[in-house]
Amino acid sequence: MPVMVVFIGAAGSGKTSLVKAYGDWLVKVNFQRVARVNLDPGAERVPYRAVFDIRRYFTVRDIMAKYGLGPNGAFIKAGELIASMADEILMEDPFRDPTRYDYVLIDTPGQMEAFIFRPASSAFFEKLLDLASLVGIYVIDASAIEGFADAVTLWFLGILTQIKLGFTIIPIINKIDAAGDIETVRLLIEEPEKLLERAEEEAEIGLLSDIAPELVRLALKTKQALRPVEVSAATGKGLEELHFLVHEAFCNCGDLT
Ligand SMILES: Nc1nc2c(ncn2[C@@H]2O[C@H](COP(=O)(O)OP(=O)(O)O)[C@@H](O)[C@H]2O)c(=O)[nH]1
Ligand SMILES: [Mg+2]
Repeated sequence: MPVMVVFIGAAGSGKTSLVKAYGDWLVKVNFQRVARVNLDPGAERVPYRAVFDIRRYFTVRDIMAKYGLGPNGAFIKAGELIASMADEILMEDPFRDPTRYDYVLIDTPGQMEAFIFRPASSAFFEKLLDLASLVGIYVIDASAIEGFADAVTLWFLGILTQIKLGFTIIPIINKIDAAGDIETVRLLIEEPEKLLERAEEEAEIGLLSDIAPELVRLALKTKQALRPVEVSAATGKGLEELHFLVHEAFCNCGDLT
């Protein structure tokens, strides 16, 4: 059975770029048979060859025109269509006979709240989980971290993703080459406990900051208190570490921390 990896993350975090970069790496360095799947009906350009591409069924533009919706409504509708057409989609390559591949990499719609955080994603992934085991890569955008609050909220969004989807989600940090506040990014990666100290320091300042230490404490307790790897889809840095984490998650044979 292949390893199925779903890339999840906020819009622009680098899911599509990572599906390309990690897939190319698997082929060139590890000689693996890789299938890539685009589930984003809003993608203008997909930089890899998609074995399955949802845009063959519909695009966000089609849905906007057909149902008279704006872009957000169309993304939500697209998620519902993906769920309702799951049986049909899963009859197509690479899902029809996944044993033809070693890795199936799945790229998800740009807007997490329109798909991952709605019932449609559970309906779709439940059917997919009947076919194969899945691991999710939750992509944190290092260039979107400009301080402690950004780091904690992005980290927590990954934990919420884990709660919503139920299968193993591995947080990783992408765009490490473009990180602005590298100090905070490194804390998140290497010493998330120290974020707790920062949270407590800052608790004196802001209103919501009282809650921040609790959030960090909770985050440290979850399975997501894994050591996230530093990756760059742009330079190829960290792809080997990402690969290692995917394997550890699959065979459940090692310590991910
Ligand atoms: N500097 C840098 N830019 C990146 C990296 N990964 C993605 N990007 C850029 O970030 C933007 C969004 O990437 P994309 O893969 O489309 O994100 P998605 O919306 O999550 O699929 C694009 O302009 C990419 O070129 C990276 O590792 N480093
Ligand atoms: Mg994308």
